Amino acid sequence: MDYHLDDFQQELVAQANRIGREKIRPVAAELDISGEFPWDIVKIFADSGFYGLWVPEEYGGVSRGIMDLVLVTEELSKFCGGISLAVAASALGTFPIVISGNDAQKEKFLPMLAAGEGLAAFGLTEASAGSDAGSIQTRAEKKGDKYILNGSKVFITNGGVAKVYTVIASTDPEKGTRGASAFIVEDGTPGFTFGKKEDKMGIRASATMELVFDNCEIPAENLIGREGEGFMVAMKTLDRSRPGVAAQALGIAAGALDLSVQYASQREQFGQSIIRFQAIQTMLSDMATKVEAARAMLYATARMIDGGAKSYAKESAMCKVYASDVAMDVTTDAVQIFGGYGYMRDYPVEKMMRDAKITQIYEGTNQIQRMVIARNLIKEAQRAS
Ligand code: COS
Repeated sequence: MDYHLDDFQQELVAQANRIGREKIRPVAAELDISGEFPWDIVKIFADSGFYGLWVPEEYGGVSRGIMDLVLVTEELSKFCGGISLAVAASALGTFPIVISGNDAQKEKFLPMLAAGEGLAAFGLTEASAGSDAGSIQTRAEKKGDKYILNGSKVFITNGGVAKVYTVIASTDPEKGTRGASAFIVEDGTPGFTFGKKEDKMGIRASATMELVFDNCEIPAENLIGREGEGFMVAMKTLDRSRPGVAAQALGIAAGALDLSVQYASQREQFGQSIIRFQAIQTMLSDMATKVEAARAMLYATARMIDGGAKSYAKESAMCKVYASDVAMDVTTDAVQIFGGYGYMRDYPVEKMMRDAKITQIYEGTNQIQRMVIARNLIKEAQRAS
């Protein structure tokens, strides 16, 4: 399908494709085993200007919206859904500053993040606060011109490798979601350390670590927005970042589809390539149709956001749900088409299936996304009546 990408976007996709073919594909399987963070590839992403894609021009970026981020994430994810996260998760960690930060915070942090001199990470999830993000226990108490943070955050993408962490903590536990506040915490701040490094099923080249705050003192000027606005900052951030997860899922699915067509064309059984069999053709057709439907919804959502829509929580959730479910279906079918070889680590599709699974879980499980969609449907119906 022709999505009429402009010249900048076509070049961006071509650049991401080149990096994918030349730099990511040769090391993806190795990093999947070692779980090593791909610093040399991050340097290439930085040199390619990827980290400026969501930062406004006045702070050193080239941001024109999230469509560009979506395109790059999709393309990189065709080659490795873990390595591409070094881009997408930094966007997630930077969004709270872009969306709700003040001028001083933007001036201090965004140019460095846009240049890729440091990565960002987003700290919301806790051991007992996953889907129920409003029940976070990490505390931030104001003392003079400082906030003292105590608690921990788990499963943090880019944890341990980021320089800047946007962290949601409770300044007033009695107020629940209205008592949460958002903060910027810099790597190296005394009292801020890292806990467990997670050993994951997939996206293994992505760093996932626990953040630990033990009487961690941060300057009061690192509060994003006002006290009590943290939950809202988190929700607005997720509304903007979920299309990025959809893009990652779409890229993994599209990559698995490409490999399946190639494999089915070469693999011979019963004296002919298996792509000649209707059973395989039906699978490939369904896979391709789902991939294209996911892409169409994702691009439409990204363009809606970039077009200045005021509310897009529903559409963001929809494209995340759909693309991630498609990624799981398509990668599972890819393994099936590869047959016994697909199940083996010598071939890339079992990794894609493992990488796809997380896209149904993080940045809000697909069950939570469906809840967000339903709540919006109810609101819309009430407004219409
Ligand atoms: N944009 C702006 N404000 C929003 C919002 C959005 N998308 N979604 C909710 N809010 C506001 C609500 O309007 C409400 O405001 P008031 O207190 O002024 O009424 C407040 O936030 C609380 O919302 P709600 O009552 O819907 O909160 P719930 O506790 O029911 O939780 C869900 C809402 C489940 C949607 C939220 O907890 C969530 O997104 N969970 C998943 C978390 C997640 O994605 N984690 C992944 C880790 S981060 S990578």
